Amino acid sequence: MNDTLLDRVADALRQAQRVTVLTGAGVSAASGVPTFRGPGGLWKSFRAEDLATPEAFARDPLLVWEWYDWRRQRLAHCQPNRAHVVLGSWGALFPHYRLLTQNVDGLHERAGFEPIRLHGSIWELSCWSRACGSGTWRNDQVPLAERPPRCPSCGGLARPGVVWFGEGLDPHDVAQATAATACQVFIAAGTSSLVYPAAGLVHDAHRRGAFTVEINPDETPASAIVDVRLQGGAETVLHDLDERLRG
Ligand code: BJW
Ligand code: ZN
Repeated sequence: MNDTLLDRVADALRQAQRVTVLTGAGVSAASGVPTFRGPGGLWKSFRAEDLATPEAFARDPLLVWEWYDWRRQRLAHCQPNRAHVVLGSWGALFPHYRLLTQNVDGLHERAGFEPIRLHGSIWELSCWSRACGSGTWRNDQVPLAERPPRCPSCGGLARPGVVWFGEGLDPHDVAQATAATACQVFIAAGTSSLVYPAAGLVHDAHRRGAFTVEINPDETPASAIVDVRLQGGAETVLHDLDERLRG
């Protein structure tokens, strides 16, 4: 890791009041959670369009639920890593701190900080029927007692409380995330920066004058526009950055 780059980011953070971090699957990689894309990614063995769309669920709810149940079982054995811990602790360090996540795994929450969840939670369920109005409910059972699970209100099919391709994000979350791009430092950590609208946030922050940083071992479409690229695993880079900030 380049010490000069780390120092530049630490300097920017020391002067900042408004800090926003956007996380993606790479932040949970060191916890043993598979990423979506790239080597060993979830979508090397499954096609996204077969599993993470409303059309896929309508076609074969049991197949989709088998995939989610399998992921939930894996996640139940995963612990937050140093990246989650550092990002959680920053809530006490910066007066205006926002943590936005695309992750549905619940590891930020388990590290003690409530992020804005742009893609929902794998630990929540909702009714597949739009007419039902049951809202979302929590379900921590692993494995699921009943597959596919049912809605407690109407007895119909329940679905995972996540945002699939082609579905709109919660407008309230999007508004909060967009407002959080009006910051002094914006960090995109562990995301391929391919999936919109989340991938647009670093661009918004850049346009609005934030000092932008990417933490990722690999290049992404965001690499070209950020002020600093910290190349490496989020669990190591964030730990090193945090030590400099506090040291
Ligand atoms: C490490 C590391 C380590 C490894 N440390 N790093 C504009 C342009 C083009 C397309 C679109 C557009 N706007 C919308 C679209 C369509 C679509 C989209 O973006 N498609 C693109 C793929 C082309 N977007 C949507 O459909 C969104 N909906 C929408 O826009 O609706 C509009 C609408 C409005 C009103 C009504 C109706 C519709 C919804 C997107 C939902 C995404 N859902 C998923 C699944 C969630 C549920 C589940 O988990 O099953 O979310 S897809 C999947 O990708 C998941 C993730 O959150 C998301 C992002 O992935 P992420 O986190 O970036 O992970 P990876 O695996 O891609 O990358 C990991 C990175 O980590 C890599 O870079 C590694 O190098 C790195 N890494 N180890 C740090 N140790
Ligand atoms: Zn229902």
